[in-house]
Amino acid sequence: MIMELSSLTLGEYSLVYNLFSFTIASMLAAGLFFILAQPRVAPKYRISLIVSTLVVGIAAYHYFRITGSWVDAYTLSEAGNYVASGKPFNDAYRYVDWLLTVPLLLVELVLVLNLSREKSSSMLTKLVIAAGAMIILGYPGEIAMDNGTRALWGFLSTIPFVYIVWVLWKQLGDTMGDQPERVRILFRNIRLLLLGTWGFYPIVYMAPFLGLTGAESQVAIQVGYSIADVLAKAGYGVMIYAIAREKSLAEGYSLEKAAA
Ligand code: RET
Repeated sequence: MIMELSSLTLGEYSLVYNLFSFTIASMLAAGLFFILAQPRVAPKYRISLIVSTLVVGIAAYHYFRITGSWVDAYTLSEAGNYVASGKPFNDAYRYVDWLLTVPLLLVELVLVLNLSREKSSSMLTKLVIAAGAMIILGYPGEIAMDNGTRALWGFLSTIPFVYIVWVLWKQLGDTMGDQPERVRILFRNIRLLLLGTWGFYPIVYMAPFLGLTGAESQVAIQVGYSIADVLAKAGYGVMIYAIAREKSLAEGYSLEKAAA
């Protein structure tokens, strides 16, 4: 929020602007899909699709606001590049978005795991607390002006992050064993998607340490987080749908039978 914004070329500014637009379209389309696909899964899995719809809906809203903030933060100069307008670019939308959507994504995953009620709620409580800590600790580093402060908060945020990934990886592995073959493959894929996308966020955060400075780093961070968000929210929701669909079929559910 208090970041000093570097000037951007027309290409850099537009890349971010258009990617935000792509992200909004992806989130809205994914949301529509999750609503329309409801009858294709057995009633007990529909709550997962409802949660997916909320996640992408919250994200679409935040990307509208982020786009507005991006537009306000720059003005086109006489020279044809984009310079800071003096209005801050608000990175907090992203963190508030995560604060809402990450717990929902965890709920979604725990739901399809089909664990006992006690196991689900104790696991979710720990995961949601860890997720909150991860995001809250990351924010001061995101808006810090110097790399030392960024590294310190980034390190603190990584502690709950490692815990979350470890718990999910282990739990998904344990549950995988008891699933029918096709569902097992989907679980393996979602585990990789989870590691790949969630692991991408801290790498993006590290852009200033990977040799990127000024405009390059600003653009890389926005591009990186946007791509990660599309995969972790819309892409992940589609995977959850696929798991719910396979499980429904394996349990004898069919759309025709339900309609009859
Ligand atoms: C931060 C700060 C630096 C260290 C770490 C981070 C992790 C962020 C993650 C965010 C995940 C967001 C998701 C959103 C989807 O809706 C905060 C960048 C570890 C893992 C999954």
